[in-house]
Amino acid sequence: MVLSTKSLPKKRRASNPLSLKDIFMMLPIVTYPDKRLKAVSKEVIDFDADLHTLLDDMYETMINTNGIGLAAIQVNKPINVLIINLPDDDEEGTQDRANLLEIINPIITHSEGTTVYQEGCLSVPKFYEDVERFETIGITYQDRYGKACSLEADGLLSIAIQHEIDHLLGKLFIEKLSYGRRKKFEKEYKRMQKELKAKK
Ligand code: QAP
Ligand code: CO
Repeated sequence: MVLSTKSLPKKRRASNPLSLKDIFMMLPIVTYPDKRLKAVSKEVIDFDADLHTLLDDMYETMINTNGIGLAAIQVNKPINVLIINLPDDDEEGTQDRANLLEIINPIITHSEGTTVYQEGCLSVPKFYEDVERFETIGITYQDRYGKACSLEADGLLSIAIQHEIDHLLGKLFIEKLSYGRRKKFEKEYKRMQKELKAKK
């Protein structure tokens, strides 16, 4: 018998005799204009093994697609879960897993100032545009064990958290563009999708 990835069991965690618990699954990313991105995500109640598996698979998926942030709804799980792993400040800009933030059921408690940053999104591939956000925010949230946490963020972290919380509300960064820039985006994005289809 030939062992291919196809023959691997879909649920590979609990009571798996082959001990495949270290194999993560790449999850398909839902991309615009898929309507599933518009759903409002639901609160997480159970901080169980399924949640931990999802978080681990989201991390694998994000890293392998060169992402720095990902919301569960982007992998077709409309629950209030997001992860962020910013690159290090040094020249290499490597992503250290020790800096991974797993944020569940976040609530913005306060916000201040405004800032503009050229954002992108794994669900809107190959498109980047300036977006205005709060400069600093405070949030409360829960970690993967359900423990209550809070943090203050500014800079890129603040922007990333706001971008991902928008996903939980069914919002994409392109919805924050001016009418003119949004039109330009729709035209460019459609053209790109046509080209991708022609290649297939
Ligand atoms: C959200 O975005 C974000 O188009 C995370 O081809 C945005 O990880 C956080 C990506 C701005 C902070 C500032 C996008 C990868 C990744 C693409 C991402 C692409 C490949 C986007
Ligand atoms: Co995004």
